[in-house]
Amino acid sequence: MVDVNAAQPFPFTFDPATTALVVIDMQRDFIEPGGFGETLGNDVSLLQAIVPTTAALLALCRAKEIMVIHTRECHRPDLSDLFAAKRDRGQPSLRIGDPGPMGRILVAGEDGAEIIPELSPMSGELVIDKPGKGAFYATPLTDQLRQNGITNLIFAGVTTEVCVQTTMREANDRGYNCLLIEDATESYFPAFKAATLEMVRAQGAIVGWTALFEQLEAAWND
Ligand code: C5J
Repeated sequence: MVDVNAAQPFPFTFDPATTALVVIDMQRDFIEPGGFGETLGNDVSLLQAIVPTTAALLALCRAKEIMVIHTRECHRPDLSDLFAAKRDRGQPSLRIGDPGPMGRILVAGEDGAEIIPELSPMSGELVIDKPGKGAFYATPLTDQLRQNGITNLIFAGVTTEVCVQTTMREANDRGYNCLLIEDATESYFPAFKAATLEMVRAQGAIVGWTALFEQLEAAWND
């Protein structure tokens, strides 16, 4: 067992044999300059800052040989899995499916939908394409976790308050113990990230735990 004693709001204990890492939506369109995120007016350098820590987290989990899962928010090329309510929300200059700087926005197979090269999935790692913000909705994730006997999830990725938090809440409701790595997740809005970390661990870890990468690493190597 690994005891992350520095986790908040109290120690997080997990058995690596029943634990998976879930890296949420580290895709070119959200993170790279010139992608969809930047066309929406966001400062993508905020998200780029977590790439080295996320790479170190991936390396640690690979070295410890736990299950690694990557997700991508994207839709089928015919957009049959895209609700009008998602496509038409707001007044963005580009909508999902439109041609963008890195191919069609959030469409599977397009350059922008790919995971950034620094965090590329390795052979044997599960890649889940998800049409929603949460990774459990309309995906095979539940079955995959069950088949692999997973009961604990370590989370990283973007954005903290949208796809990461939604997936953590879905996981929490399905009975998983969830640990969010604070310096391996980020938002375009620092206040939203800070609020999400607080929300997750409030009321006795109502959604889950948080810890810094070095706290997880130190506990695991202890
Ligand atoms: C994610 C989004 N991945 N913010 N998507 O958080 O729309």
